[in-house]
Amino acid sequence: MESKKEFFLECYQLGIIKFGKFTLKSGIESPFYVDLRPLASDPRILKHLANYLLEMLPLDNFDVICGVPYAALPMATAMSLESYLPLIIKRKEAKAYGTKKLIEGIYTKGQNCLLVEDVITSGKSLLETIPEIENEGISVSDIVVVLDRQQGGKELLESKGYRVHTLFTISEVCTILKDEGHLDDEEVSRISDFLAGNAVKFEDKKRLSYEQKLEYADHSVAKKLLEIALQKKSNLIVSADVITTAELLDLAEKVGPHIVALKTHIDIITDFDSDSTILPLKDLAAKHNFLLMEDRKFADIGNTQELQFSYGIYKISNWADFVTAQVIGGYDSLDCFRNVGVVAILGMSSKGTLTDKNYQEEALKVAQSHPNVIGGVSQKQIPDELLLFTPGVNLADSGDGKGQQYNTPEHVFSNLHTDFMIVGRGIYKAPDAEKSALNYKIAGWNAYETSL
Ligand code: 5BU
Repeated sequence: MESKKEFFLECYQLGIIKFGKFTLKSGIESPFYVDLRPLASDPRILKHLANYLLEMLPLDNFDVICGVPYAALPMATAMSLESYLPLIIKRKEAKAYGTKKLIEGIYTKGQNCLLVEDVITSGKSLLETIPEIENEGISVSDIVVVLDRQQGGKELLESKGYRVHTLFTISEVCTILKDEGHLDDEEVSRISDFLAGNAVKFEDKKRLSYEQKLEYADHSVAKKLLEIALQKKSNLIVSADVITTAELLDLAEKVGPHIVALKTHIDIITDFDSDSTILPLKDLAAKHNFLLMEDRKFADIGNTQELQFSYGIYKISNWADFVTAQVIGGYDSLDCFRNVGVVAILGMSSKGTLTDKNYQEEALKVAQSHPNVIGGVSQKQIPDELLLFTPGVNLADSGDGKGQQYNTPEHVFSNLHTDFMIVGRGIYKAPDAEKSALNYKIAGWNAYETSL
């Protein structure tokens, strides 16, 4: 199994913790929100989770295992399958008819039960559940919890004589997320304040609307993108990672009406020819009103980039409206991209990327100061004056088995304040690319409106 930290980061990609401002059932405002139910939808993660939880426990102590409904039910089931501890099921309410049993499954009085819970907060709900199990003559000595929100629950249960084993604590999780650049210092200190029992102040940092961004924008390409977004009610960029001209043009025709830009990796087109690939592509861009984004990710000294940009067979400067570039070559290396917009690569979506916090901060300084730069690619929020482009968006998958990590439109628009989401395989691999583009366009626009 991978390290506990790597495992947590995989879980995090499923959207189990959100940061922002959330009103809890109690009316209290919390700087984070936890929902572990998505873990059950990834069989590999669920199986690993079961093993991590089992590793912490004195398994010989238990005769049966039971999950607190509902979130912990699949977890307890997975643990049962991995350990051969028989599962019993606790109902939320007793059946209104028949046996009126609260506990289902095979058990005998006097057995000891391992109780599984997803999240422990104050511990009150566990203190309601435990007597219901104990009333059936089953004892509970140990409780295993995936995430401790550190709001007194563990201590409360321990004071009543139960042993509580927790896999992650919220502080541990915050440290991991901070190290990985997902949380900034301000968010971490707000969470610590909250955990210390202090009322937390949220300065409502709202995202800017496309109209507001238009007022800020001074680069013509940034303005054009924002205007198209407003006209088409779309923030979708389709990544056309197909390998023939015919597929590229076919995709552009189908998704054209729904997108603000088509993103190409032009060097993967096997039969590239300026006249038969680029001319019709430009016609489609004009017909459907979208821009062309060449995801070249330049990463060299200025002179070489200048040659790569304008020469060779692709002559990117002749047709691309905007390009992606690393900023690793420094400020001056971006001077060559005249007449196009540059999207600077600040942080990547792939697992294990080396774009750590320090790199992102330095890359951002270059991006913010260079006049050719219209925005950045990142998996975290960036300053309002730049447009944020976020790849790694997929409604159906959480990864591709090759390191790609996916988020939902809701996550990228609400949490990252993304301006444009980039979707590749979610669309061009769909049985009906046009329909899928329309679905993503609607999901992206709804997510944007909700995030305002
Ligand atoms: P996908 O099929 O939706 O996974 O395609 C994503 C596209 O975005 C693909 O062309 C990548 O090269 C590109 N990409 C990315 O996925 N992650 C990044 O951090 C950057 C680019 Br930068």
